[in-house]
Amino acid sequence: MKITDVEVLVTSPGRNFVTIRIRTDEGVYGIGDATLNGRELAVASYLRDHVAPCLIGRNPFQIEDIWQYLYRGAYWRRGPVTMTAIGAVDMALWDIKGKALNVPVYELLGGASRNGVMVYGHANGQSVGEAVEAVGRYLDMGYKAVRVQAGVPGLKGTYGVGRGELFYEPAGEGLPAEDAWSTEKYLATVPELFARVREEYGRDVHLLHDAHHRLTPIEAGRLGRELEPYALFWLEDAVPAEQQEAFRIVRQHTTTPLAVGEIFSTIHDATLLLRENLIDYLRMTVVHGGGITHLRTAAAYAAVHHVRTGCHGATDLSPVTMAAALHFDLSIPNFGIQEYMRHTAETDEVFPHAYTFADGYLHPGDAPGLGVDYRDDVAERFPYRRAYLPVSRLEDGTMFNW
Ligand code: CS2
Ligand code: MG
Repeated sequence: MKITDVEVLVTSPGRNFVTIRIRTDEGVYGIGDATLNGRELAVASYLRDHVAPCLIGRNPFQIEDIWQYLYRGAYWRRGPVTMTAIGAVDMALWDIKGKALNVPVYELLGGASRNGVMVYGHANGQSVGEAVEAVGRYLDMGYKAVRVQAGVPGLKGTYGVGRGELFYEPAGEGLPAEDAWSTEKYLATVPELFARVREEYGRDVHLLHDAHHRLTPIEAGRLGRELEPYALFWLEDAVPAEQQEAFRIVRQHTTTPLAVGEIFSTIHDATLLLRENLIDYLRMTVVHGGGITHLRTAAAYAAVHHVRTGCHGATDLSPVTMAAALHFDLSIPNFGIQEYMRHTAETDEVFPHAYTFADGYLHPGDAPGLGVDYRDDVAERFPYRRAYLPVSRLEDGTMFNW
């Protein structure tokens, strides 16, 4: 079997998605997600202008060799654009292999290690009260785990409180929106939020929270300690993680489980965090973490250090990523949880898929390959529109972390 054509497809059914489609001389094709929120065209060009010519004529079954060729052969290793491009190719090659062998990809990854993939949804509200009510709606839908985010009194907008009930899209057209931030006001709100949720719904539901890179290590230690009475499943992205050793301080101050890694692009972003047991969940996923091939490396390294996976699964990752992540989640031994922000109806129409939700779990289905497709006739109705993630400034105007 030989690769004969590589298409890079950009569509915007409510938000921008970039998809690679790799065709072969035997008629089998595979697709991969190449979406990088706010920098979509950078990845599209990386694939179209630099990667695609190198793939023509190759045997798509040589997934590992092609991964190594694209990683080592780029010379300029790592980073979100490079690894998202490699991740997209990798997903498409696993899709081709599964289709050609007529098996779902998880069967190529060692088979199912569990019956289903536990997911978490996103309850949020402008006020603590609204967020508490939103948790109830997720429990009514059967979720076993719910992330809870609330607006911060005195701040115009804050991360995680968004448009739409089951999905969350932070990017907007035009130049980046500017949010204001106050750590003091935020830290004054979060413990009360979780006290109210536990008081309302008890201890059985898994509760998660995303601090979204906003705290210093000692602030994260303080928040983690204040949340200990509410037994969170995890506190996510408490501290920007470029300096992995900063998590030593957080770990010294709290037993609240820590999750990090959705913006990591290779295992090298996490080795110290894992080696020193500084986190409990690794958030890397297939689209930004180098595909199924590299994510298996990361998961294996994490497993040795008692760390479980918690793949990123936001609305701005396409259903192709969700499908590929579910095959990965179903098979690895140290699965933790899968984020499940749903997509809009238009997005689901562009990307028909086999995965299904029931009683708080997702399953990838047993269609050959990844079990997801791309409908050109629908996609062409939604042309690309430049959009950016917001930026964040402190109340005095200082540039901060969104
Ligand atoms: C968030 C994401 O899902 C999460 O945990 O951190 O919503 C993130 O903000 C977006 O994926 C950024 O595009
Ligand atoms: Mg996050």
